[in-house]
Amino acid sequence: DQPTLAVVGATGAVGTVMCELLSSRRNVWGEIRVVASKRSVGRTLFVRGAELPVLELAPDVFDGVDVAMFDVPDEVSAEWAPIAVQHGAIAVDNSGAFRMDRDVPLVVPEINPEQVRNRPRGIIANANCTTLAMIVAIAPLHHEYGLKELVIASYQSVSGAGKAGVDALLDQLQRVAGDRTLGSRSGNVRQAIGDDLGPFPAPLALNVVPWAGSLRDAGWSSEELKVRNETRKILGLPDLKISATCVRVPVVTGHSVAVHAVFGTEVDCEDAREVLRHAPGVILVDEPQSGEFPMPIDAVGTDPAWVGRLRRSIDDPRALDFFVVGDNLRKGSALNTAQIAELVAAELTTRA
Ligand code: 2RA
Repeated sequence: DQPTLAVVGATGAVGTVMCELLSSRRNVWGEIRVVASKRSVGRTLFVRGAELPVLELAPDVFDGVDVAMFDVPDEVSAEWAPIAVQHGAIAVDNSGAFRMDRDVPLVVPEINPEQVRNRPRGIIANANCTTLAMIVAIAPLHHEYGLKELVIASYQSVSGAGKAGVDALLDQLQRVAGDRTLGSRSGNVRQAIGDDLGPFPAPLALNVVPWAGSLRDAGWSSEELKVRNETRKILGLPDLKISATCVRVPVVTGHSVAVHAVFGTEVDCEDAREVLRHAPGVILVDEPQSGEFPMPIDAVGTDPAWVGRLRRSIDDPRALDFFVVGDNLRKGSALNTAQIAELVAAELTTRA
């Protein structure tokens, strides 16, 4: 029998993409249940061509479920993933609640698929979207050259902050559209946009905001620390030096990352291109002379990490600089979760 799947948070920004993915990927699931908070009960969602009623999140919704995916805020996952496990499910969690737990593997199927079986708590974690945007490109280069240090800057889209983030940017763009005086004097974009900034600390329209997440020690943001800690865990490099600066930009979907990677040996650019051409989940688009480089407007709605602008550092023959773009709602969230869940489904089906 094919395993039963529950998608918790099915009506959110990531959950919506998850329902699309479940309808388009190879069907490995038996029954699928779509689960959300009480306010979504009464709605229906289309999955695999069938209209499914949204079920309220409650313990008995997990009865008979083999795999439960969670696309919900940290505090909801922290409470409900263990409940799903108590009811016999394996939880695949897309929140930050369990990622750094020693007893919870942090899995990227192109890099460390074997880790899915190493789950003493019955929970498997999915990485943050910014980590996922770059990690499938960095891992094969690490395996070839031995990574020593990463310095990255992210250019993160507003859908990383969910539907509220998308609504905030689209509303702001409407407010500034057509006003040709904006941006020439300090403060006038703020005035046009007003006080309602949605989930962001500053206007996003006609602006970039060097902030994502919440304030942590010594001025770092939670997002910057997530990138550092998760990259170390996924690559199995607990002492890797990483500095990240996370920035929000006025893009609806698609996180971009500028990467400076220092390796243990000298690198050759053509050789590195060849490594990336063969890397699973990576597409190289690197013809700057014809305007071909990775950008969110092209990466949105696609599965791979798009890599370009690959250069060897002028001052350090052991370092590469490149730009990578991924759809934060697909590989950055729903797709990686679906891939992990499919590994578990294959394991359960073989065992049955
Ligand atoms: C963001 N990384 O883009 C977060 C979402 N997980 O805000």
